[in-house]
Amino acid sequence: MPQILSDINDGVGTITLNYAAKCNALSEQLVNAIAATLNDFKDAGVRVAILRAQPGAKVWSAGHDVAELPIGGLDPLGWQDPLRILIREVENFAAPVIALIEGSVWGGACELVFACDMLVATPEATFAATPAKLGVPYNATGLLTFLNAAPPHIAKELLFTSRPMTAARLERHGIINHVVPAGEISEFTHDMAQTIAQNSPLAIGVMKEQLRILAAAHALSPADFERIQGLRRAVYNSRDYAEGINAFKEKRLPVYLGK
Ligand code: YXS
Repeated sequence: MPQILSDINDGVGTITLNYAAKCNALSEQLVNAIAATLNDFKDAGVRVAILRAQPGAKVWSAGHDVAELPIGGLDPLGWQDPLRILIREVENFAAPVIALIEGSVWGGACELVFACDMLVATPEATFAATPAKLGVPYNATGLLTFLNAAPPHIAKELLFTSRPMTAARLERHGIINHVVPAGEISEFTHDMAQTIAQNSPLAIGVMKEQLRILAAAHALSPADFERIQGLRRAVYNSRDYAEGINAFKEKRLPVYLGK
């Protein structure tokens, strides 16, 4: 069973997450399939991409495939990590990517939808950022995705509580573009995509790339970068990091000792 499905219709490409057995967890295989499909979309001259789960999905995506997270000693979100690759694929795709969200969004998938260019969600959709729950030292570009999408206090509430937030709350803060009932969301999103597809792909592509460059333009000294990596290394080498992942795998609550 393919972990994603895709189709192209009138210049709009749709990728449907289809890995229900693992709640659409962002496995390396699924990420590679999305990257390959976005490449096919580029070759086909797709003007808008829609990223969605199966209609009626209870879980849009459960985030990073926890089974693929290293236990200690290795950066869990290094440059070559599938989630990091996926975020860059979405950000570097020359056309707008619209996240069509039904169901619950977890962890790295929360960052993934925030990295999309627009979000359309049903009223029942929820969004939970989970590094604190799992004990994962999120990485700087990942945190920047949250900061570019959400006001700092909302980003911190998401990241520090790990509690799901409602679509209505995120819409109120301008993070979600539209909240649309489940029965209408597919048509609504395709209509918006068609509107975009009628406009100049060159102008849109160059504006998307400029906005990406401007949003990522932060001065970070080598000393600060090395300090961040050192702080993160101390966390992913900690007893608590291993505890978070083992607790998830053993389906129990973690007990964090702060060491
Ligand atoms: O036990 P089996 O083999 O049937 O598999 C179960 C789950 O283990 C599996 N599964 C996952 N496998 C790998 N990675 C995942 N993230 C993941 N999530 C779920 O899918 C099968 C069905 O799951 P189950 O029985 O729990 O389904 P459910 O309907 O009762 O609950 C659905 C969820 C999504 C509420 C529940 O699975 C859940 O809470 N999943 C974890 C959500 C989460 O905390 N994701 C964060 C992943 S780590 C991440 O994204 C970043 C590294 S970070 O943490 O930094 O943000």
